[in-house]
Amino acid sequence: MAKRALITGVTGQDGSYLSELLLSKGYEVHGIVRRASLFNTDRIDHIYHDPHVAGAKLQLHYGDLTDASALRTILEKVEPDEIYNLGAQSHVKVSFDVPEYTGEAVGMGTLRLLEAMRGYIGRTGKGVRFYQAGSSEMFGAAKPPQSEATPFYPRSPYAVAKVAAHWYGVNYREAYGYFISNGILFNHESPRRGETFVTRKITRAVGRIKSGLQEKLYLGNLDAKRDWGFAGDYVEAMWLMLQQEKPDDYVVATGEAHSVKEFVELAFDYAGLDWQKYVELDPRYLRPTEVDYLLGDPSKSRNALNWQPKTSFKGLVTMMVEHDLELARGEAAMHEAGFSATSRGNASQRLSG
Ligand code: NAP
Ligand code: G4F
Repeated sequence: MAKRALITGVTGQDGSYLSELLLSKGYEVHGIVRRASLFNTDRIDHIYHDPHVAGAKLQLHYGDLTDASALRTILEKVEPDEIYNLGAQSHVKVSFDVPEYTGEAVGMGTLRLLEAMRGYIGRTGKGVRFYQAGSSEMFGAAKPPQSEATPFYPRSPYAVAKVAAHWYGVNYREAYGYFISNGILFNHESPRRGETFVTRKITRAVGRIKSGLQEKLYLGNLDAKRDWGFAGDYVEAMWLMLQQEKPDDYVVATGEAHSVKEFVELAFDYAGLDWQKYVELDPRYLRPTEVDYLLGDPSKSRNALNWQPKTSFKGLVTMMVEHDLELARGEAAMHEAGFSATSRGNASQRLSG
């Protein structure tokens, strides 16, 4: 029998890479999708097959982390062996605008899912393994390098909610003996990254400036440092955590940090552009409380999970810029053919993220 995985946040960056990984390992994958007025499955459309065709291995279910009864119903229907809780309002700056909703989806949402799992295990006695998508944002103002032993010091409503979710996981593990592992993942990016996160905002702008579709890139704090890796590498660590003998908590990172400015320089350089001509500061992208310096110590995941990142910082920037240069060339061609090229392309600058 193929193993069955249930993924919340399947339509997100990580959900899409994790689905690909699990399908390649022979899993039957079930994803929870929010109802939206437009299709929101772009990132997984290439692996989704018509459910009317026999043997479809990726199945989608409507649900939401704010809806406990839907979560219970989905668990009863899917009967998963593994649950990956990736669903979240995952934007740190936006969490200052919608703190209550962020707490509902990220903190309480995790609790709802754990309660649904408790009900399911209580009724069936089945063993279910649970992965919680924790974040290096939980370390916030703690001094780098940060490891599993570093105390949390969250600096945003998002980070506070992730700390709550982390501790719900630890508590359910200790109270009920469940297999629950918390990943503490540092920033991971890809060509599928949402366009209001800084890396993708930069690489989209590079592509569009190069193609003559955009003039300026407005950014906030260029001095913040992040430990950036490739999302495709990081989902492997999630899976490995659930294949261990015992549940535990793991930092997943590259062990190397760079500033936003370094990312900007490298991305513009790659396209043969002088960043100083295009980048301007817009204070609306600054955060009420910033996280200045995140640098992970991945020793534990390297030793216990035998996990290592395969993509370098330069490799990541190159991958993203190449993708977005190509995307912008397509937009420019559409523009020349008379279609609007700006309707989506510069969305990241219209929003406050
Ligand atoms: P993402 O691209 O923003 O995807 C978030 C996913 O969550 C989307 O599928 C989204 O659905 C879904 N979602 C949002 N609100 C929901 C709700 N109320 N109920 C159910 N689903 C909901 O995020 P990501 O980068 O893939 O990150 C995956 C997880 O890892 C998140 O929990 C994030 O906080 C965490 N994390 C990310 C990083 C990173 O650097 N990427 C680092 C550490 C931790 P829609 O598509 O409909 O919006
Ligand atoms: O790309 P960011 O928005 O990512 P942030 O805040 O580090 O959060 C991401 O990584 C976390 C893991 O550490 C995840 F948990 C979380 O879900 C998310 O995926 O911002 C990175 C840095 C910040 O210091 C920010 O102030 O870039 C700085 N920045 C400068 N200008 C900007 C901008 N960030 C954004 N989004 N937009 C700007 O214009």
